[in-house]
Amino acid sequence: MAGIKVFGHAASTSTRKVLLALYEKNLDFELVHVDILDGEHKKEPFLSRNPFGKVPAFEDGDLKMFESRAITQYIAHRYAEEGTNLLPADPKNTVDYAIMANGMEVEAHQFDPPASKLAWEQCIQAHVWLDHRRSRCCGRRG
Ligand SMILES: N[C@@H](CCC(=O)N[C@@H](CS)C(=O)NCC(=O)O)C(=O)O
Repeated sequence: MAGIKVFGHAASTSTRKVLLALYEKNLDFELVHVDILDGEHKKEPFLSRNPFGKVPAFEDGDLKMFESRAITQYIAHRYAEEGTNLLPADPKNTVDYAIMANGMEVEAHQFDPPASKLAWEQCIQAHVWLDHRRSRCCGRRG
């Protein structure tokens, strides 16, 4: 299927940022599962999509990107007319853009580092990763 593809993992907070933007915009997309628990993101072909070996990666037609915040900004601008508006109402209002940029920096540098650690320890490591290891030990793939 051509169009928008997100290469990621449903439990990944960075993947979810992109999915949230796509849902807000009511866009059709395909989520291509990358098995990060098996290290698929550290090998080709995924490394050709993101040389840093992190999910998500993204494709929209000929455009290929990685870095969730860059992707969500692309979605907000490229699909400005669809779904929920994710940009300041007046594109010429530099004060509104400055306030938005300030909030984005706070999210990236103040909120995300501790929130990601908590999500990893309390959710992913505690449930997803342990379930994965248990299912492998028992010879099942969940
Ligand atoms: N700055 C990147 C961070 C991506 C990131 O850290 N992704 C995590 C999942 S939320 C990942 O791939 N972790 C696996 C690993 O680092 O091996 C972004 O926003 O896309």
